[in-house]
Amino acid sequence: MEGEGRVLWMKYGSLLPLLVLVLALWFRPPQDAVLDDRLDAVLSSLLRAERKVGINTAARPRVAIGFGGCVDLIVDGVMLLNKMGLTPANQPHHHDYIENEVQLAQSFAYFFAPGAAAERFMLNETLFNELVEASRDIPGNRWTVGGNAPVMAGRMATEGCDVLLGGSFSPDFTDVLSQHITVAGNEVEEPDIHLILEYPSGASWGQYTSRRANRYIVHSDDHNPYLSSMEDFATKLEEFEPDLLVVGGLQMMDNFPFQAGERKALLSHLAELLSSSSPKIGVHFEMASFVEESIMEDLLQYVVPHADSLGMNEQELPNLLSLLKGTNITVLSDPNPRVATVLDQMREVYRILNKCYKDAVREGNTGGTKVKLLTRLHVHTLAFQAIIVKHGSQWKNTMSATAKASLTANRHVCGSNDIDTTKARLIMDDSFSVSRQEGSQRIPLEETKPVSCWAEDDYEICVAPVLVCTEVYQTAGGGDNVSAAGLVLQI
Ligand SMILES: *[C@@H]1O[C@H](CO)[C@@H](O)[C@H](O)[C@H]1NC(C)=O
Ligand SMILES: *[C@@H]1O[C@H](CO)[C@@H](O)[C@H](O)[C@H]1NC(C)=O
Ligand SMILES: CC(=O)N[C@H]1CO[C@H](CO)[C@@H](O)[C@@H]1O
Repeated sequence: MEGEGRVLWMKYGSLLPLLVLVLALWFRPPQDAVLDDRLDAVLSSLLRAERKVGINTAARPRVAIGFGGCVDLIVDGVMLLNKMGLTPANQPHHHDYIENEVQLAQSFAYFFAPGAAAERFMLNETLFNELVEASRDIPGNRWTVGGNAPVMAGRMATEGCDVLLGGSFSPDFTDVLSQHITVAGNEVEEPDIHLILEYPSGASWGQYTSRRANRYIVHSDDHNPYLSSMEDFATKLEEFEPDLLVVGGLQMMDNFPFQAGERKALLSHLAELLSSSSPKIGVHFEMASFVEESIMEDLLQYVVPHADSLGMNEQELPNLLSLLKGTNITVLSDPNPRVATVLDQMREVYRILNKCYKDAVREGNTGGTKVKLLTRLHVHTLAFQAIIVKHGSQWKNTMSATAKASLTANRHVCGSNDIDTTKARLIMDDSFSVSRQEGSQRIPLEETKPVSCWAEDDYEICVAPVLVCTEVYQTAGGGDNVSAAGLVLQI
């Protein structure tokens, strides 16, 4: 019998691999199903990571957030430009601020093709009003509460915090804010309007096609650049006793036609406010699109030194880094950078800023240089979230915070709290290198453990993939929602 079996095996055994192959091909799920399973696995693992830590909603964390805010008017960018009769510029060109239609067309074309986020001040009020009027008739236009501070405040309140919001708003604006938000600032009649020109990935305008979904913002603010709520905010701050102080919205000062010395005075006033708050209170500064070199220098002098934590996107990171290294501002960077590139830039920002701090302490000189250690750095990109947190600092739950930031990116862009994996894809590679340095470790993206955290030097790094939303509802305000969601779990 045994011999017979052997003979049979020898006779047919060699066919077995073939049979296995045929069966495998037969039962192989279609490629899409494999991908869907993968996305579902990543999603459920991210949700598990997010739920691992709860927010104590009985003792709601207290967060004070400044400054400003606006009403966002969101429209399809290409439809608006077509309606205005603006023809696609032959020469895409970057302008620090916008004075006329030609500059608008050139500047829009410059950022639209690569799909890079941009925000510009419009000096020409006539043109700005014309654009707003034209937008009212664009199908699908909508108005929302906008500005970094109110969006972050809204997200924090939704997530279970009590918020003090510094901004000058109109009464109907204040009415739509959450009951967990208290406003500090004087009332104004006419709120500032920001015009958000959204476009999906693959949109075309003349000869240009956008490489990813994003938005181009124009504004012509009257109130925001003056941080007009700062006085009242400072007064209310003391009795509010926040656990965290967040500063954002300062890009409204970029390229604004201030009187000589006016901006410096405002920012040094802000520096006083930040330095007079208890050193135990964490200070987070949310960067934004800055193009004016002198304001970036002012920020490095007056704001960044007082921050324990910084938040920014993939455009703002290289911009800040090049300034710290003493080279020119980078107006446009790769909108889809690799993990290794971003992590290297983050390490460098962390190292340079903390070296400034240590040098200042050693020399007993803290006027104008870094007066607080940088203990947290969060960079949000389309494909992934990355957070660096110093060992032993006050920031908790970095792994869960990175997962939450990543989930919030999808929720925000798709405009829904429930994540639908049929409207999402992963664009991060199957594995990533932790640095561009040769011989660096590669980390695989594991579906059941998508957030990778590891220790380095005196800090921990966490990286989480984003389930990138493919049916875009809105990109504007994304960074603020994502940053706020990450912070909520860390205080
Ligand atoms: C401002 O915009 C209006 C309307 O487009 C235009 O007629 C005017 O020339 C512009 N002003 C400047 C200074 O460019
Ligand atoms: C850097 O900026 C300065 C001053 O704005 C300018 O003169 C110079 O050409 C810039 N350099 C580069 C490499 O862009
Ligand atoms: C588009 C989107 O989901 N944005 C959200 C950002 O956060 C605020 C505050 O929670 C929400 O109101 C927005 O809907």
